[in-house]
Amino acid sequence: MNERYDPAAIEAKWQERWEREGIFRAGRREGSPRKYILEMFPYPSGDMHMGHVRNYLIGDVLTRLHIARGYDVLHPMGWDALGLPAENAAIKDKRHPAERTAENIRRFKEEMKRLGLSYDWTREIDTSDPQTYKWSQWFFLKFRERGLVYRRKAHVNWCPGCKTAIANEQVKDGLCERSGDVVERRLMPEWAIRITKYSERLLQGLDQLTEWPEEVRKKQRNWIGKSEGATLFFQVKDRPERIEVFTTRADTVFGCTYVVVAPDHPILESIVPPERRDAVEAFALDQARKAARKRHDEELPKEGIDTGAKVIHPFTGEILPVWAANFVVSDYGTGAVMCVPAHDERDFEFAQVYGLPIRVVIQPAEGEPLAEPLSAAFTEDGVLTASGPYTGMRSAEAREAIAGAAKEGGFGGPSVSYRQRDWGISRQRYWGTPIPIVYCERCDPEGEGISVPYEDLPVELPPIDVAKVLTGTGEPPLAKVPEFVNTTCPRCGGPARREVETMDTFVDSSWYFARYLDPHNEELPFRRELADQWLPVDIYIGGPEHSTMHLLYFRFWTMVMQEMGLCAEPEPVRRLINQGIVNGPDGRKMSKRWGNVAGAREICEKYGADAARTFVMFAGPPEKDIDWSNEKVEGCVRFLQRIWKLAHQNHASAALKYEGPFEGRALEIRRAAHRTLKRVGDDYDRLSMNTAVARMMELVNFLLPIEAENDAERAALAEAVRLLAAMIAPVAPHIAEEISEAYGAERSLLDQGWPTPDPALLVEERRRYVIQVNGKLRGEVEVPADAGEAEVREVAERDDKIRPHLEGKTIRKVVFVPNRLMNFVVS
Ligand code: ANZ
Ligand code: ZN
Repeated sequence: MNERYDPAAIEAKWQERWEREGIFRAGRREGSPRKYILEMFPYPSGDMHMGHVRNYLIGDVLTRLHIARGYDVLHPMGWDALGLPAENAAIKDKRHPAERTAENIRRFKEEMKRLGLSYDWTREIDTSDPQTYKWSQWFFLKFRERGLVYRRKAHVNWCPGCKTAIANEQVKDGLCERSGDVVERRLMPEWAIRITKYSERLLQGLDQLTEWPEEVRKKQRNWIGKSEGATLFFQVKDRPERIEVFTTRADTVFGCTYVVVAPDHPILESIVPPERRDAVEAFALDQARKAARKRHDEELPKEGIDTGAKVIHPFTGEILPVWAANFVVSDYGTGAVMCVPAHDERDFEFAQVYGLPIRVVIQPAEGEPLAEPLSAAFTEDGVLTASGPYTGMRSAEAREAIAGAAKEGGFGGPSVSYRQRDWGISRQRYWGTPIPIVYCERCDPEGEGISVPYEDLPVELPPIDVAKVLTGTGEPPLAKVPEFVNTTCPRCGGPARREVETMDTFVDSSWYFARYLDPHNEELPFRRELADQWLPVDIYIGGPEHSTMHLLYFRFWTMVMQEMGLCAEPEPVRRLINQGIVNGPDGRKMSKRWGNVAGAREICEKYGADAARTFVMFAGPPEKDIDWSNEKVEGCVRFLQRIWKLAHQNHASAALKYEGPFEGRALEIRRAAHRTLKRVGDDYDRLSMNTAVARMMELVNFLLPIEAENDAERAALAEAVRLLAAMIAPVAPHIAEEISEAYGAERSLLDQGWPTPDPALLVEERRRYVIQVNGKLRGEVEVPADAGEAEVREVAERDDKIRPHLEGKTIRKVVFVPNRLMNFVVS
């Protein structure tokens, strides 16, 4: 064994050996229990930095741990290669996105290998490969057959200068970022996926996802936004139409003094009296402009117009005015609202501005009745007044009664609304999956689109003259490629045009995890038997920014795949881990634009992959944000050097055959090693890699000064070194393998099995602590005799008897009396 620790040499050696031995191939351990561990696949951008790396490292540590523990692990990697950034870069420098993407992939992959990441590269997938996106097209057609893909008209931001729809992010203060033209809102046909058909299932399913962060589940619940209420019909006076409103406060219906519809509500076309048409239309147009110009987070001042139309109140028969106003959105509920100014803030404000009547119909259940005229809306539940037969009822009871009466009378009934919208997947872009549709005027005069036959898939992206086609202006790029556009109709064989839109890349990421099971299959996206073996994904790791879109889309996709019989489980992932952010040394999120990145390549060259890995794991538990620090990486280099030194100075004992007895210091060494092994294993199980590393550091500090004086001590130290190598292996695998080999191992640590601590050596003294909260005895906890304040506190805070006394309180101070007591001072 060399005296000097030389990371560059040993890291290259082991990376080569793992690859040669195919040690990360899934399916290598036929018959063993399986684990599927996955990180969100990257969009391969320029250079990989340590912010990206953290995600992969967490997956890598878990993979290595599970392999060592005997599992057959699937741990694949691939590339979310299509999409806007590559296309925008291509517009700038006139290079084909495929070229740049291939280059980036090559670089990313090299850097991943240099970090020693444990991927099964035989399953690599690339969404820009026609053999992969073929299956996105296949799903598109299958979903269309199931009525889940449809053509709709949706509002888009339309730039009259560029003659194209642009994304919200490209609108700056109402102007097109590129051309400076005033952006309009337009209704454009697009392809959409009927995800809302699954809103309820997506919501219900969250209850079963107990191993997902509560934060993510909450975000998904809000995104789906289920609202239970009632629909009520207001008959339009002297006309056949009725206005349907959705309300969560049917109990306030007797206080409704006007009805408001969204400015672009289609019913306005028929119900507005002729003399008001021009004014109402002008208002709608003005509102559309303002909506387009509005920033995302901005709230517009409430504006409305009396349309001149009237409706009949379904309960009182009163005649009420119909207004159009910008605070009612067309794509929620029914796009129309019964307004109750006395009990809704928005309606109150609006009524004040436009002088509409305010009628109190709910009184507080207790205390003084409301003083009139109201100075603000009373929005709480209460007791009904001035509400005909419902007067005196409580709000909750009245809601049911009123919805029930509406149902009986045929003018409404209980109903549910969801905030979630269908998913528009059309993009006017080149670098995406072509939508497999053709238009034939003869067979499809309505222009609904004819599905490309399955045997003609994939519809491939055509080669292009980048400078001519990717200009960033005008119609969709593919429309400028006649060889692509002009085709023959699959039905009549006559001339037809191809769809020139491409798919949102979230389509690719909705099912890619299943493609890894069977990446080379040319008949199906993947085989059922493989899905049965590997799905759902056991552990999925990625950033919290994907809480809603991606993670909802791929849950939805999996539900449909299950219905199609492609897999057994409706949910894609059992356990979700959101990794925290890696900040630069300046405390800002590591990113090229802040100039604070630590490049993966440079860091590996300078310190070695093991040191970089150790730092990332030691800096904090996976969900917490961490700050990059070169000094601390250097600290990790020194830690690894100390491990090396420990191994080196005891190397002569590696071949020693000594069976015992172990007493005195030898016993102490063994106890320390086995206890650390036990705790490190437990820490890994809790994903507490940082404390695991800290415990190994303590062990090294304890062992390094010991100079063995007899065979018992020598044997104990050699055993401790071996255990240490096994323990550190998930985090710093190269140095671990090298030491293990130097100590006589013939196989990789990954194939040696995870060592079991000797129970006899774990028996340790325990100590009881009395736990008080504000000086009152609330319980007792038992901890290891050497536990410090932090450990006692952790155990106490988790204790079932004590926790209730701390919940919802702020801990002001903690009094710690070693070996006896802990007192939480809370308020
Ligand atoms: C009458 C009423 C009286 C309402 C009252 C509230 C308080 P959530 O919980 O978000 O579902 N609303 C319905 N559709 C709307 C739309 N398209 N645009 C804007 N507002 C809309 O909220 C439902 C409530 O939001 C509904 O209940 C309706 O106003 C309004 F004292 O109806 B309510
Ligand atoms: Zn045809």
